Amino acid sequence: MYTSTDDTIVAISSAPGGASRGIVRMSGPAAVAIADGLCRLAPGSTLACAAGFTVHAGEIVFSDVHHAPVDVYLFRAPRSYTRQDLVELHTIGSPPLLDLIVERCLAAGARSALPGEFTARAFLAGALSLGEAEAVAATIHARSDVQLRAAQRMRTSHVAEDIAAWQDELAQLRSLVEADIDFAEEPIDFITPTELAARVGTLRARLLAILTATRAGERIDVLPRVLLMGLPNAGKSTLLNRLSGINRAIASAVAGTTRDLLTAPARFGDVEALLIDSAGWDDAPDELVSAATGQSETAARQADVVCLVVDAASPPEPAALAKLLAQAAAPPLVIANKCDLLAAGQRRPERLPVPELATAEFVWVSALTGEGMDALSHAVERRLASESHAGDEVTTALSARQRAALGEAAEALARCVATAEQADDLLDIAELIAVDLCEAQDALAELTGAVTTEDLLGRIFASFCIGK
Ligand SMILES: Nc1nc2c(ncn2[C@@H]2O[C@H](COP(=O)(O)OP(=O)(O)OP(=O)(O)O)[C@@H](O)[C@H]2O)c(=O)[nH]1
Ligand SMILES: [Mg+2]
Repeated sequence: MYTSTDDTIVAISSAPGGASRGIVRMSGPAAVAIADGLCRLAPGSTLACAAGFTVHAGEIVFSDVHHAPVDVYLFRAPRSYTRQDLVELHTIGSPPLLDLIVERCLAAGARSALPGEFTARAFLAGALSLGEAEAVAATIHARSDVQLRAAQRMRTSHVAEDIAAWQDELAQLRSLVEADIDFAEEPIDFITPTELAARVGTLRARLLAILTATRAGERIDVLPRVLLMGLPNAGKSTLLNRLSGINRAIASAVAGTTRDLLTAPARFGDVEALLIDSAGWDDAPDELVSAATGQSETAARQADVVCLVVDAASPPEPAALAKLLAQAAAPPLVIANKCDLLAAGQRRPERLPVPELATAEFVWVSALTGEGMDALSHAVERRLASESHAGDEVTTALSARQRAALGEAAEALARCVATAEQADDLLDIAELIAVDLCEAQDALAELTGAVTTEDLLGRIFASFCIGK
């Protein structure tokens, strides 16, 4: 569905909703003529006669009495994003006005662009690799600086060069194995099973190394997770509601109100995260309670930041606190809640007599009154930022699709190694090895986009928004 590029596509490419500026984008052979038909520029000037990389002020004329100011940005093929003639109409960002412009373009012969179709055209014209196109999608979907940086790493990664080298090695190995089949009668060994197993094994190790190094890349699509854990009644649900600004969780004085993990999006400074409320920890021998506690424990292992919420007005027993602390992998951020019930002088870590907490970071808040929320927000933001710094060591970020293709290639190579290690004579296994090497080659080709199927393009570009 993305492969036809000989028609002209149009879409609103600015963000939805009202704004001072809105953009309608058109790409294809008729883009310039359609824009000329729609816009009145300075007397005597038309887009048809204009060079690329120019801006033309004028008006979009809807009728004798209705017009709107416009700046027309003209990019001529092949020096444009899509490598086709591309026109952007920058006007007032009024949604009905932009809809009307699109309608006029459609009436003049353009077609509505599919999601991501502009970038798909850039890819099909060779202006972007598939990985770069995916990085564009990741940039569009980025909801925080962390995600934006990861998307940037994805755009500028050098993995493509590594893959080209691996493909050469695979092609070489395959030709050696196939030569063995072709010259079966000759007493020549092009490569021994041992040598083959070693070379394929080295290649597989490099693939796996990239997979490990890019693990953080997966998080591009995922919001960081901030978990609120603690004893029943500490105020976790009240905090979730306050921090997210929505009444997501039932909060009540009844201990054990929350049973399931509840989530709500929340912003901590510049970072958007998924805030998770969990059931209050309890070691009662009750099936329901232990299921809820099990869920909280899993969430604690998976969270990027763990916050231990304690009722500072009625400090928990040291033994219970110690058990809670044992669940968090890293020292949690301690949220001493209900500080509205304390005098200022009582807001001290000594109120929570647990040695493990002596060095913990404390924030004193009241989920009820909102006191201390800014300090809490900053503390969580700092932790999220240091979490993302760990990811900075990762040189490359890959999309889930690319990682799956790498995984497939690594699996095919593992089969090769296993087969080769069991054979004395290459000829006995050559056919099998050739099939696996071929599979690894196909997986790598799909990874770079050298081999694309309509289905693959559909999956990637459908994740874009229309107009991009
Ligand atoms: N005074 C005061 N009361 C609070 C504060 N935060 C929560 N509460 C009250 O404490 C009680 C328990 O609050 P929840 O938010 O339900 O506590 P929870 O930790 O979610 O409890 P479970 O779901 O049972 O684990 C409710 O009555 C809240 O109104 C606070 O900052 N100050
Ligand atoms: Mg609760």
